[in-house]
Amino acid sequence: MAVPKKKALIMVDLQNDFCKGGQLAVPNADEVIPLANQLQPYFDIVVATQDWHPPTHTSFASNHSPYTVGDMIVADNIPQILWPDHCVQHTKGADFHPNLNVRYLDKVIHKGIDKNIDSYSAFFDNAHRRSTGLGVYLQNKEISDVYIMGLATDYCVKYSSLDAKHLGFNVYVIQDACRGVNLKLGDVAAALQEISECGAKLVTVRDIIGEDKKQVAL
Ligand code: VGL
Ligand code: ZN
Repeated sequence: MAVPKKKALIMVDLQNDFCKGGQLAVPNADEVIPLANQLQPYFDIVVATQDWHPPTHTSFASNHSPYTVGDMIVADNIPQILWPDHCVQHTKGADFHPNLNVRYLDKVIHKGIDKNIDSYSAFFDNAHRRSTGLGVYLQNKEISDVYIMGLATDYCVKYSSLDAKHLGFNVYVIQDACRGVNLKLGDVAAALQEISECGAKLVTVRDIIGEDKKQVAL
């Protein structure tokens, strides 16, 4: 008999600093918050990630003067794009968007906590040295299918999807529930192509919730 599928939703970095008025605002990011809330009741497990940097983090241009935002450096043998200070631990910018329903979260994963290395993926840092524990958490919950949405398509969504696939999960990226940075025009399109080439499937919110609208208490 077929083993029943268990599905997890991974909501990536739905935080103030990536939304309107934030330090690293992703265009139209706020649009995905209501979608995240609609999607949640369709999953066995709901996980949210938070980019969670110390103020001295290596991804901050402010820690690498005279380099500035958008410059590429090599730190500890790893290429690193420099960003504005963002998602500093315990600040308002690192909080979830105020409209995100956090009542039914099963797990919150903090990433980018080591000052010496960035972590775009929800599973591993950028050099794959340390795991966040998310893979083992999902395996222990017997999750077979991982659905990923959130911010930003061309960074954290992309690397989380590739890692989830490499860990052996069936991976679905909910395309219309993601928004990207597009530092270079075409980055988002290239990211979606890379995601699908690695064997993850691109789906839409409608594929999951259909015409049906589950009512959830906010
Ligand atoms: C992200 C840039 C820097 C993301 C995080 O969530 O995609 N992007 N830190
Ligand atoms: Zn970051």
